[in-house]
Amino acid sequence: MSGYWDSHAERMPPEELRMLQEDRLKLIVRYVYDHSSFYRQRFNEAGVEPGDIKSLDDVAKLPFTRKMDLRDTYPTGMFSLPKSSVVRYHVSSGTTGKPTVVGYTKGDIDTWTESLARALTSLGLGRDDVIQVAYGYGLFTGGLGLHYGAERIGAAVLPMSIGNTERQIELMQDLSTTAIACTPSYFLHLVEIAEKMGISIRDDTKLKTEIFGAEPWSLETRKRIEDATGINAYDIYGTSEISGPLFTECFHKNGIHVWGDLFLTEVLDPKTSEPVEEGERGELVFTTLHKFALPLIRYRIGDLSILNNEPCECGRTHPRIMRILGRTDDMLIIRGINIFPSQVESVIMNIPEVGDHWEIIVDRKGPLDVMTVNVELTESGFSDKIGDLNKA
Ligand code: DLL
Repeated sequence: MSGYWDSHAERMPPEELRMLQEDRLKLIVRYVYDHSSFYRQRFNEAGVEPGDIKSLDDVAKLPFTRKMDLRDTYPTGMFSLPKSSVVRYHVSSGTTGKPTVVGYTKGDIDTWTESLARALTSLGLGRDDVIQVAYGYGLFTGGLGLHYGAERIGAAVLPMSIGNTERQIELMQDLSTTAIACTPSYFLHLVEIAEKMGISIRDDTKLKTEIFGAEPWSLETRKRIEDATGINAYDIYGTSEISGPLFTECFHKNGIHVWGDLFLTEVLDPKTSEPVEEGERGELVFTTLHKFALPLIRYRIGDLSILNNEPCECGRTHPRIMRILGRTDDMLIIRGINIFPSQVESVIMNIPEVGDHWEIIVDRKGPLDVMTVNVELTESGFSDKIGDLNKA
């Protein structure tokens, strides 16, 4: 049984949590209205003012935001603070080649880190652990996010990033890694390489915890990995827009704890935008309650899940979301990278030899997803010259 990182915050009585959310909602709405011309315009268009938000239910009066808004205001048009207050940017791919930029104050990084410190502690991790972070470092939020969270709880971090798999396995053994954070598909690949090296993850390493996310994975995959390795695999969720990886399941593996003092979660019918009944599947919509460089109001993530407001057996009182059940759009996630078909289209349509018809085929070769793009060639794309064919 694991302890708590912030016992008071994590086990706050539901009524107290609701009051805190209400206070923070009013403050953040006033804050974005005063600091961001983007939000002021949106609120004006919707005919809503900060003073109209008197209770949590009033959140429904606020307009939605979407990934498209971040793209349309590229790079920092949705920010509420100037560059001088920002200490870090992360960047992820957008739908038509334009990336989306997210930014953090020093305090925002601290809030993100605290969220992960709570989450990692809920998995039973602490200062005796060696956490191998095999999410990508750099513009992607996975590597640095986990890194800061793991350091905060006093664990030793092995900042591997993704790839270099044989070296990952050697160091895992030499430095007695006890937990690994990576995409589930990368872990399956790592197990295969280990087998080729004659190493059993179960018998020849000290690994006891896996922190898998950044892409969808099923309960069946969890069972398969846990049976094969004898190691506990936990789900971790987040998106770059709301900071990065933020929330995990706890020891009980019964839903992902979304810290309610930091985020307000709604689950809405994607078509009507009305709340679904508790226990029904719908689109996740987050309002950041304690994030100041780029606060998001009613941000429609595009992920489908189910909300559970019942306190968990572990004693934590915050809402839980069930594992991600799909998307409302056509976004594909290939090896942890988000890809929109429209993004592929905008690249290939710039190639004159490519005709109007094309298709994306996503297949699984061994443990890893492989994406193939087949295109139709125009007449000008055909040639009988060896030099031209080699160029292609
Ligand atoms: O993938 C942040 C992250 C890093 C999460 C490391 C977990 C671990 P983005 O690149 O913005 O951020 O992609 C976010 O990935 O909207 C989901 O569709 C998907 N996703 C992330 N975690 C999970 C998960 C990071 N546990 C998008 N299960 C999200 C299913 C996930 N889908």
